[in-house]
Amino acid sequence: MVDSEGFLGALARFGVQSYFGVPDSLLSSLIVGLEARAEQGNCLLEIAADEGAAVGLAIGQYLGTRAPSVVFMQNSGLGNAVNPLTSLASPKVYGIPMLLLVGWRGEMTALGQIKDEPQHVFQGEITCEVLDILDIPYRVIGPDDALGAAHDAAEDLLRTAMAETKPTALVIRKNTFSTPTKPPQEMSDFPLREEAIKCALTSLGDMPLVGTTGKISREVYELQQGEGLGGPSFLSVGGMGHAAMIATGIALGDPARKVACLDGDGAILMHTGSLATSARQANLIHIVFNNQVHDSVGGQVTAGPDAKLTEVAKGLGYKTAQRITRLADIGPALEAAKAADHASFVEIMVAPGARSDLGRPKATPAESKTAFMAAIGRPHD
Ligand SMILES: Cc1ncc(C[n+]2csc(CCOP(=O)(O)OP(=O)(O)O)c2C)c(N)n1
Repeated sequence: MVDSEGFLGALARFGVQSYFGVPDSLLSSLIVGLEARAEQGNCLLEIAADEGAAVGLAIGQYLGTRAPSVVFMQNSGLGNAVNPLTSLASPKVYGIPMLLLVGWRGEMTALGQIKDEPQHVFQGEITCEVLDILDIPYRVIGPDDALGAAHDAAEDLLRTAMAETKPTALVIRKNTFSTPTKPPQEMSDFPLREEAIKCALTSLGDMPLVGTTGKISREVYELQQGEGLGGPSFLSVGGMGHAAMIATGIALGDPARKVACLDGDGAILMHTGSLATSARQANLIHIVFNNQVHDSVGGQVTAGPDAKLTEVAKGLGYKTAQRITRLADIGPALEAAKAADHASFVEIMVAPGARSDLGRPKATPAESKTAFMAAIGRPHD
């Protein structure tokens, strides 16, 4: 196992002063360390809205300081990063050095792929091949590596990045870094998210719904299983930030039926521009459970914890956008949204945190897709 503090110390000695990225659970102890260092003024840390944005920040930082930045992400975020990596940072375009730290979900070992959630299976399989195709030199580190090996790999990769003016990557296996000791969470006056979701599902009745990536969908699943709440649901296990467009696509197919999207604040920030499209969909109810953090991967703040999401939604075209801070207000707000003849945006402020025994859908994604399509009257076969 690699000591995350020692590793961050080594990166600092190699001249890295700025860190940009989207959090991942495999990298959470590094991010906790970075938050502390940034607070003391010892490095620059920006949680980006998406992984491509993080690459953009690293490009700008290099242009402005001649120093390489570290860009951290889960391997699922590589897709978001591919465009600025290929069209800007590549040595065939501008040639910008940076070191990517990529958390390898669904990692491949000599014995095959480790067991992981279905959304990580394909991405885990192709992660190293994607880096090969992108011509990004990389090294893999894991829990069997000592701190020295991790230092050496990072030093080599940073040297190559600078010498060849290109991105390089350190691919990080599960349990590589010591577990984070997170400072205790501040008490929140907002309701628990699971209770807020319960109120929302009660009010939405049998309306079809799309859930966002992470614990929101897992809580929807638990409430459906345990209490029989909620209508047909498509709980998008991956593709963070796209739930609203999936819900809008469904709503487009049957304008007479209302469709709900249960979104997260981090997910909305990842692809905010999509709200300009969903706002036009009269039969859409867009609900965001805003806890101001990336709860599902360790509770790191989002790119915009204080963003005024209702103002953003209104600015992008939603006729009504309401912010709610109490459970009692959820039912009335959703009743109004159900009666409205236009798209509605409802932001529900919730406390960070979730139960530790939260379940996950037992069906495969393909089975869930078939069940959802049959339940909304569009049998798959
Ligand atoms: C493109 C991409 N980047 C990162 C992740 C890892 N990830 C899964 S859930 C999540 C946090 C989602 O935050 P938010 O939408 O605010 O919901 P919360 O977890 O707080 O309920 C992240 C970063 C991912 N699945 N996909």
